[in-house]
Amino acid sequence: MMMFKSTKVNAVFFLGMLLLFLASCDDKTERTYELLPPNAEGEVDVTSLGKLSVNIENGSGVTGGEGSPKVVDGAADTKFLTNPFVDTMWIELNLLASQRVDAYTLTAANDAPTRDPRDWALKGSKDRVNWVTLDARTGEVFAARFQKNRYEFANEEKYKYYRLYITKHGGDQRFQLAEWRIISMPQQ
Ligand SMILES: [Ca+2]
Repeated sequence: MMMFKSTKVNAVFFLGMLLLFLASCDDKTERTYELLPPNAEGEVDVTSLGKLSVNIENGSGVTGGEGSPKVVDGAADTKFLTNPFVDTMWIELNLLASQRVDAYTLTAANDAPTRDPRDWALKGSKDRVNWVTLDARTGEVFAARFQKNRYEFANEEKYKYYRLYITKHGGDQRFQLAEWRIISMPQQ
């Protein structure tokens, strides 16, 4: 009799848990979280939240030793190289979730300063169709090999796509860049 009672209690308990589980499954509320919480203290490098794409790839392909992923791998001693340089080239980051970006860095590669970028524009987009120019530079110079130049600009908008259009370089046949990082600074 005791065993029967115990089995009955277990069955009721199990049924209760099942109903609770089913009730929780019925909760259709969608919750959206920011990938990064607001950070009032320090800046955040959001480059790794992006999927990289380019309109001109290295001759050996995306997986080549100097393929496009090398420009966002975090290492100054690896580089993205294209041959020849074309002044319509761009490098794009498609972020998992929109982020406000108001700074970026470019790092010169190991050799041949004439392959460095000189003129460029950073643009942001919410739909990958309409692009807003956030920052533009001309005649930039990298003082040394592996030099990391930082650029800051005012931006209050969160964009999902950030694209760097490189319109002029140092005159070499080839173009190369060691690293491009995009940064969200603390809001004032
Ligand atoms: Ca690199």
